Amino acid sequence: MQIKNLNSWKWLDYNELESTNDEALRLSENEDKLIVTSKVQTKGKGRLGRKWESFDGNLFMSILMTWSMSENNALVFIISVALQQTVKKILPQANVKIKWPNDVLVNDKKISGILIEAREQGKVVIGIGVNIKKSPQGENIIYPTTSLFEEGINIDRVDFMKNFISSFEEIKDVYLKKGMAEIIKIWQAEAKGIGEKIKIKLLNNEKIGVFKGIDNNGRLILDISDNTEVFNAGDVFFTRKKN
Ligand code: BT5
Repeated sequence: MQIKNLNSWKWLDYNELESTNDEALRLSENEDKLIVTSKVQTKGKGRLGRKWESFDGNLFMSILMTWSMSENNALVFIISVALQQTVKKILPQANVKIKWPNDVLVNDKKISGILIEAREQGKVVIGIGVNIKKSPQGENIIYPTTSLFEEGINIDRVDFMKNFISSFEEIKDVYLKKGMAEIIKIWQAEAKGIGEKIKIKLLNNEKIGVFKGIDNNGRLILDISDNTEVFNAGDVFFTRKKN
């Protein structure tokens, strides 16, 4: 493992970990501003106990920082905007959009995922996986996938990470100065499917309706016939191909 610094962050880069999130959580008692990355990740975690396929050369990163629990909703949107902007800078010709709440899509395929885990004492771990070199295919993959390499760009995971951290710090400043409304505005401008018919899969059922945007808490607003419903969690699927 190598100990480095990146801007004002302490950065630990491992050769192999089961999960960068687990390592950051383990270190959270004694650290409060830390980035954990690993060249190889053997047990990457997705949301809801799912698996994150972690191919060598891809980016596995966890950010540990102090963040007020009451503002956790904002974090998902700050991070997804920062990721979308980083990918867009690298792939300016591509259609780069955010899929609610926080996946980045390139030409309608998922390139990254975010898993936020909160700790007591106001600390939070933000896990970010980006398919840099290779993306998984197959039956267990619920949404089409891609990688930067498959989209024609050969970039190193560390270069991507450095770009992302700058972008994250910029967007975090926008939030601190202007608040959630501004973040929602930027997020909605980059989100896929607003105004369109979408399907949201919940744990036990699914709903179809028109995606109206997100409310101040980041909940998805869906118009279903004459009703408006809001959702905290779920997997979104689009009925139209292009946005
Ligand atoms: C996520 O979950 O998208 C959050 C992924 C977070 C991974 C990072 S890597 C660094 C840090 N350390 C960890 O242990 N985790 C974080 P979710 O929305 O539940 O998506 C998972 C689903 O996406 C899986 O069930 C698959 O269908 C699909 N999937 C798995 N691996 C993928 C990949 N590499 N690219 C695209 N889709 C994938």
